[in-house]
Amino acid sequence: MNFKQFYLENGYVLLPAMMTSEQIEEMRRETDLLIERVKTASRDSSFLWGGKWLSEDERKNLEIDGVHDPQFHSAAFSRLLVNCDGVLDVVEQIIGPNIQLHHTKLIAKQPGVGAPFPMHQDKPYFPHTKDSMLAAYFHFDDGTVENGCLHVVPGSHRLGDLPVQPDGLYLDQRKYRLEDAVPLEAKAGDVVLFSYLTIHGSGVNRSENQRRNWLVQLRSADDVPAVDCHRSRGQGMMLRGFDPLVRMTAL
Ligand SMILES: O=C(O)CCC(=O)C(=O)O
Repeated sequence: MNFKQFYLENGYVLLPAMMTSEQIEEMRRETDLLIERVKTASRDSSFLWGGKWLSEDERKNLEIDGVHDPQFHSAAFSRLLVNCDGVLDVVEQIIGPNIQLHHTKLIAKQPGVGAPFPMHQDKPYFPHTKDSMLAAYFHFDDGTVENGCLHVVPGSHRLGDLPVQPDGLYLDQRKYRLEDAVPLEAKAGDVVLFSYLTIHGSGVNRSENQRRNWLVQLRSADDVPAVDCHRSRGQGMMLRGFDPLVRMTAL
């Protein structure tokens, strides 16, 4: 089965070895430096999700750092965005030739205390009319069950829009459990593509090392927001092809 077929059937696909060892080293270094700069500037770097899915006691022992759109903080991220042809070749097969950036998220799960993500779909955060949106999830470190790797529910992209909880845009955690999802163990340099409808989440980083990932959300350029609820710096940058809508603003 090829990557596109696997993605269409399962709502995700793992693309092995999409980065060179030099790129991996550079991105690890840049990630650490950026998070350090954000903390030194006393800016909030916590990516811990709100909501009752975690108790107050559980929250006290968890930590996770993140930076939105790091390509606006460090050129290494911009370079990777425009030098990931292997990834875009597969994305093109799935969503078509005109590939547009929506936003990106750098995530560093700290050793021992790196927080989990509740099971959720990404769509409620930035719904679009054609549902072309997918994440390219870059691994700067190996992802393992021990360090809280991404888990997905294969085929769940076909379930459509699922109800979210009253206190957050995540799913009923009793119905959709991390234990029932498939852990996507991966090597540093691998990229996982997954639809914004695919149910996913992750566990605590119980290892002795941090787990660093970069999540890049991409859409077909002719797919427009269904609701104007997520604006971000650089949204709409063309990564491949052209914008048929000749947009003059971010959306
Ligand atoms: O990095 C992870 O463990 C999951 C990230 C995620 O689910 C998200 O940002 O939507």
